[in-house]
Amino acid sequence: MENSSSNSRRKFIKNTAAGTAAVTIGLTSMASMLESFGKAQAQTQTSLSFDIGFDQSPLPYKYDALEDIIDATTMEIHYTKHAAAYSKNLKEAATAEGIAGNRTVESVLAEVSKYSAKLRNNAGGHFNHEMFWQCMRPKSVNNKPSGKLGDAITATFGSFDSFKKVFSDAAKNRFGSGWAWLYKDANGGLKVGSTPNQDNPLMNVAEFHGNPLLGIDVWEHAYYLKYQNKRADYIEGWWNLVNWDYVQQRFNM
Ligand code: MN3
Repeated sequence: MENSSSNSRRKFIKNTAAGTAAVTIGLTSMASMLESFGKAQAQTQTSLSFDIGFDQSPLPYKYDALEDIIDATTMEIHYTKHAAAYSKNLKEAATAEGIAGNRTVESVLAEVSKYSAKLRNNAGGHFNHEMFWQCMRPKSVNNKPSGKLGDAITATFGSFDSFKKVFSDAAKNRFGSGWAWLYKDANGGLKVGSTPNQDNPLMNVAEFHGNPLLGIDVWEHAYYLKYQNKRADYIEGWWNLVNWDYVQQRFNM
């Protein structure tokens, strides 16, 4: 009896305190709380794969998962040596140039003209590879986009095959080292382009700007062990690896 009564009293005190708190914070604070909640939710959603920090994420599959299109040795060297170096050098340059370690790489790329060539090359290299791993998955036959992305590609390029040709040509014709991209421009239009070195369409210094949806690495280190000088064969095989679900998610952003 006494327990039950003191339970009730505690409940009453708790409820009253909550009621008072709700009244005290008022409508403005409630609005800002709701806004923060919304932001926190958006953050949680995007940080799964889209907001990229300065550290390397674990590779989403094993080194041999993309055989026989990309061999395990190439994947291991690419991830543990080349990509690891971009992350390490990005952190070094960021520290030297006063960039906070909790920034997203995307936010740094948007104002990359303010920083050194070392920062530009390694922030680009880090972002590009983090995205590149996500753009691939074990091979599947008849691999193509569906849904709204598939429709948008058909509407823009005429057909999936014509899109593949435009993108493959951009990748083949990149002189030296670089990347080819499918990206969404400021008006929401789908475009294909190629950037040299480790540049990408998020950089304020790039020749074209937008949100990259799909990218292919055409540096020789990405394919030389298996394909040697035959970049076109690497590109042709690579289409079987494209993770269209990931590309679709970026398209929805
Ligand atoms: Mn690479």
